[in-house]
Amino acid sequence: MKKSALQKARAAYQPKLPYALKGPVIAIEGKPTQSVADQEEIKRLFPNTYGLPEITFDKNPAPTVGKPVNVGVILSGGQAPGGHNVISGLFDGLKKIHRDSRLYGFLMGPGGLVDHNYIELTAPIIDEYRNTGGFDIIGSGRTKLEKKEQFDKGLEILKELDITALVIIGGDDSNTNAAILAEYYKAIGAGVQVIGVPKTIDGDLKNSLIETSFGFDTATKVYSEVIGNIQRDCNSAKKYWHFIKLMGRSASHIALECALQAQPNICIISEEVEAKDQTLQDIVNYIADAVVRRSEDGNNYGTVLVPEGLIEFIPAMKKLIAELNDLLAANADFSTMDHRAQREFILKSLSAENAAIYESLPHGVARQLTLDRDPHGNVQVSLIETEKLLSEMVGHRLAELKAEGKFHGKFSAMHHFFGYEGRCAAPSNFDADYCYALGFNAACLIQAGVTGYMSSVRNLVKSAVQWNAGGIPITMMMNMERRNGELKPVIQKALVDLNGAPFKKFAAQRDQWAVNTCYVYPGPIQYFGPTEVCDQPSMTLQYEKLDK
Ligand code: FBP
Repeated sequence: MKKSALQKARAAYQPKLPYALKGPVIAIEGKPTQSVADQEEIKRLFPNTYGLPEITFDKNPAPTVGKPVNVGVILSGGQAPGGHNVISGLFDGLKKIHRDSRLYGFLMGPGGLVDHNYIELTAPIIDEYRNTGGFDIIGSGRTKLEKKEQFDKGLEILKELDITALVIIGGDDSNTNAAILAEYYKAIGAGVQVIGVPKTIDGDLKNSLIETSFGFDTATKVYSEVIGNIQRDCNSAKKYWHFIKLMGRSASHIALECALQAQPNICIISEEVEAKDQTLQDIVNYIADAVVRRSEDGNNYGTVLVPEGLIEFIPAMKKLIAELNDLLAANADFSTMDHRAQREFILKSLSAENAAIYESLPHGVARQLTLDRDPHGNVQVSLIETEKLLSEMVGHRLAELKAEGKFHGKFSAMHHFFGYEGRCAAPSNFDADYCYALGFNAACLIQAGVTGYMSSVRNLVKSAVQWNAGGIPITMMMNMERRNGELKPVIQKALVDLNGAPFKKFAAQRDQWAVNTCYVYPGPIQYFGPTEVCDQPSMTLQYEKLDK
C-alpha cells in the first residue's frame, strides 16, 4: 500500500508509556467502590461485579513470569483517532506478558463477535497501522450487544479460539454493554474477562477517574484548525457569516473546546440553553443581535459554532422529540409511508402544542426529526441541519429588524458541518500516547485477572511518563436512566458542566468575542517539533485539571 511521507515518518513514532507500565507491573487494590447513584439497584443488577476495588499499577520490583493469553478486541461505534494505537498497545502488552499470546480482532464492531467474523492480528498487520487514524484495521459497527442469545453466541467463538479476555473499545453505551457482558460471563463461570476502553470524540465519557475519552483531542484540533482557516477567510473577504455545526452528539464539549481554541464570534452551548430554558427564538435573537452590533462597526461577517445536539436541549423541542420517539416506536409502518403521508400522520397524532412546534419548523428539519433512531434509541443528530435552521431564522429576524430601521448591514450565510473529517485523523501526539497507554494498560488488567473494568490512564496534563495507570470498575460509573421507556443501568453521560472551569473561561470572554474580532488561528496538528506546539492536551483538560 502506497504511503505518504508523513505516514512513513509517523510509523516510526514510538508512543510514550507511563513509568509504572514500563517494566514488570504490580496491581494495587484500592477500597471497594460504589456506583455514582442508585447504588442498591445497580448492586442488585450486578451481583458479581459491583463494588470491586479501583486498581492502580506500579512497578513490580520482583519480575513475574506470565502465561500466554488469547484475547479478542472489538471497536464499537463511531470512529475516534487513536483506535489503532489502543490495539497496538494491547498487542505489545500481551506480547510482553508472553510472546505466544494471541490477539484476535472481531470485524465490523460487536456484530463480528455474534456472527463469528474475526481475523488474527499478527505483528505485520499491527505494524501497518501504528499511529494511524481510522478504525479500518478491523472496522467498527453499532450493533448493540445486550441480549443473552448474543452473549451465548459470542461465547461459542471465544471458546473455539480459547479466548479468555475480550477488550471492548467504545463510548458510554458500548461500555455499559461491556459491563453487562462481564457480569453475565462471570455469573455463568464462562472464564472470559471483559475490559472496556473509553473511546469517543464527543468527550462525554469522562468522570473523576476517566479524565477524557480518546479521540477528543485530535478531533477538536482538526475542527479548530478549519474553524481558524474559515475565520481567516471571513476576516479577509469580510462578507459572510459562517454557521458551523460541530459533531458531539448530545454534549457540547467539542463546540466548547473549539471555541476556546479559535475564539469565534458566537458559540452556543446546549447545556446552557437547557439550563436557561431558552427557546429557539431566544437563540436566534441572540445571534441576530451580534450580527446587528458587528454591522454597526462595518463588520458584516462572523462565525457561529453550533453543537449538533442543540435541538434536543431546547426544552420545547425536547418535548416534541420525546413524543415523536413514542409515536415512531408505536407505529412500525411509519417508514413505509411517503413524506406527505408521514407529515399528515404526525400532525394529526401529536398533541396540539407539539404539533404547532412541528408545523413551525422548516419542512426539511421537521422531517429530519423523524428519521430512524440509532440502535441505542438516540435521535441521529448528525443528520439534522441545525446550522441551516438557525441561519434561516436569523435571516428572517434581520429582515424584520431592517423593516423596523434597526439593521442597516448585510447578512449572507455559509454553512458547514464538521464531524466526519476529524474522526479518522492521524492521532495527535497526545492521543497516540494516550491510546497506546490505554491498550497496554488493558493487557495489564487482563494479566491482573479482573473483569468489568475500564482501562484508566490519568494525570494527563503531565508528561506521559508521569501518567498513572490502572482500572476502574465500570459499575462505579453507572446510574439508572429511562431508555426506550424502561429504567436501565447505564454509564452516566458527562455533559458540559456550567460550573466547570472550561465553560467559565468561555463565558467570561464571549461578549468580547461577539462584537470584536478576536479570532485565534490554531493551525494544523504538528507531530514533530517543540513540545508546546506538539504535545499540548486539549484546553478543556488543561482548564479542568489545572484551573481548579
Ligand atoms: P460515538 O458515541 O459512537 O463515539 O459517536 C461519535 C459520533 O461521531 C457522534 O458525534 C455522532 O453524532 C455520531 O457518531 C454519528 O454517527 P454515525 O457514525 O453512525 O453517522
